[in-house]
Amino acid sequence: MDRNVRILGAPTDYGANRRGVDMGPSAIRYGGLTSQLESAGVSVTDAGDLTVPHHATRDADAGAENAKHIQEVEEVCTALADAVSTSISDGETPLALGGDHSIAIGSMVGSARDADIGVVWFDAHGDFNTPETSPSGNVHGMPLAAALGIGDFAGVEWANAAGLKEENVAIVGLRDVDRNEAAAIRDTDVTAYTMSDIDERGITEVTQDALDVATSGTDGIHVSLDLDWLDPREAPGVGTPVRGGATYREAHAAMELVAKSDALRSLELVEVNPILDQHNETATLATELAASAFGKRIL
Ligand code: 4U7
Ligand code: MN
Ligand code: MN
Ligand code: MN
Repeated sequence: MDRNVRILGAPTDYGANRRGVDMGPSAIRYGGLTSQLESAGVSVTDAGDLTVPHHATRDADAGAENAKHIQEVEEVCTALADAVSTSISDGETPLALGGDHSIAIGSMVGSARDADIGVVWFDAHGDFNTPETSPSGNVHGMPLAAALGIGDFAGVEWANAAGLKEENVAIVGLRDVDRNEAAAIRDTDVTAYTMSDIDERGITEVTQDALDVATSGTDGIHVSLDLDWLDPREAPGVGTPVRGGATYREAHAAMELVAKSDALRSLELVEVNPILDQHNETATLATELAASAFGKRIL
């Protein structure tokens, strides 16, 4: 299949508490995104960046204490959802660049607009907090709950706007989950694999199971790749690094299975923070992993 990938930058940090992740899209482009994707045999259109309200124009303490900058997050996610859904209608595969992980709410809502989708979520974290359970109030720790319609987001009406089914959501690589967040995950029909599962069963089997969960009865999948899924030795340029993550090779193996599933409908690369990075290596790695997800072959 000839694939046309549309790059959609979402340079926002409103969902995180550390500045700098808003420069992710620039860093990922500078890391060679277009040429990597072309080496995977897809054609590429770069649609540039969404307009994100500048910090200087917004109250630093905007939003609820337990859902910081919720209004700005909603603005960005609404714009991204429209861009993602338009891109899919045009026969393309959208590739969203964060930005912090709050953008995933927009990606999933957009990807699910005219279809039933599954989701595979590669992350050290569960991103399953709600304003009630979040220890930080940062929305980048809440996008999966939000997209599943769990939690009260200060009146923001994205509650299950994605129409996602819990049964079709799989999280891979967990190693830092808050106590109430863990209970919330267990309470749902979401499938979650920890790093221990990867230790015991290997990346191939675990990723294949996750893909089976996401593709079962759906029209396609959204893959959300938080770069903190990888070990900080490979990906130091992230806001919330946690030791003991996926290796370079495991990450590629997982993305190669994504390509092989032939079910990829939308992809996102999030949480790259060039201020915290070393020589842009995390951004560069993100571009390589995207190429693997789009089927880059060695031979
Ligand atoms: B990321 C955290 F408390 N769970 O909710 C929270 F540990 O998108 C971290 O996965 C969230 O990087 C990390 O703030 C969000 C915290
Ligand atoms: Mn994370
Ligand atoms: Mn995340
Ligand atoms: Mn983070």
